[in-house]
Amino acid sequence: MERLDLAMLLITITPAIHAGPLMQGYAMTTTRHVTRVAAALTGAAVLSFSLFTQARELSVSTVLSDAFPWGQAAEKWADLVEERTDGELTLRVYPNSQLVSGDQTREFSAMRSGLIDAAVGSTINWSPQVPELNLFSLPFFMPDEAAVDAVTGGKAGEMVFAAIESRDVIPLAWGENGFRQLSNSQGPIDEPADLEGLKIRVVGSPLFQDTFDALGADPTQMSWADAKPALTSGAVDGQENPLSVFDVARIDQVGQAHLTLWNYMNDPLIFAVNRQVWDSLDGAQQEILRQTAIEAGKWEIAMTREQESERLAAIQERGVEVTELSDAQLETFVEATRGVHDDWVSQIGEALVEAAQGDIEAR
Ligand code: X2X
Repeated sequence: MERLDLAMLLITITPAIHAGPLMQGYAMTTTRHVTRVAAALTGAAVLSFSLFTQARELSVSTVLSDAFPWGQAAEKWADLVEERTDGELTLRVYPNSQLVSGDQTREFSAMRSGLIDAAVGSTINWSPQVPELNLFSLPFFMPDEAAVDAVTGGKAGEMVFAAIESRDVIPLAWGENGFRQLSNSQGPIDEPADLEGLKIRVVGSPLFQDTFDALGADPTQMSWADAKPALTSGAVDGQENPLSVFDVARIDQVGQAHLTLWNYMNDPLIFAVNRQVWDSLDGAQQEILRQTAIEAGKWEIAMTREQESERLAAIQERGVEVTELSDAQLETFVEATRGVHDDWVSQIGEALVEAAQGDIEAR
């Protein structure tokens, strides 16, 4: 439509440009003619520029770049949107929390206020503003991938989306950072006593502080941007992140020689858009934005899960000692963190926790 308009415009301007010298024919007027041509061309350029810039670009924030599945999810979304809208709507992905100066816990507020149009973000990073999202960070609450899918696709997932929407952000789809595993530089960890006094970098969410306090560790909250330098310098002994993050960020290279697989929480991602931005789009654009987010999310979840075993193999090949827990060993961690679970239920909302339990049992 816009391209057609531009073509019409050029057809209108072009004869005027050519007609000039034919009608006049004086050297004197040639200069004026050149000026006129230049003006016409500039006019065309300005007009074509403004016509083409009617295409709308939305900013999308992510914490991790497209070296990671998380960033790839956002890029996939952008590709699909560009394709389906013929470039009428484009998404520009800004990785590394750069739109919030590296402070990933401000991403939700920035999106809510409109500083950021959209984001593919972690439930952990948004939980300071949306307490319901702490559901996913309850220690040992999600036993397996099927449980995660049952919650995100079930009654609890709807309640979580409603909680986000009530805060002026429109949630569109789920993705996945993955089950978070524990690494450290000091030695194998197969019971809470092994964590005693270890400085562990945790994300900026109070629930993580409580979980690691309960386990006897010495947790310290910091952004992802600060985590790798802190591991490198030895300011912290350990960290927790999904295998894909450990693998791509080469956490083994900063002294993290021990990795415990404990699946203590799953970190879903959510594709979302600022409400005013959403309301400014027409129905067809909204539909495309939602559908493409769902597709990109499904694609990324499947990819992340498929890659888990090769990532683990690659990590082991680099010499990282991997500890798998027996049921009895796992139970010692579950026991130690039971109080955290109980303390946080009221902040998350009893009805939501119950709905999630129901979704999990029915999986
Ligand atoms: O900061 C982290 O550990 C990360 C990258 O996993 C999140 O943003 C939750």
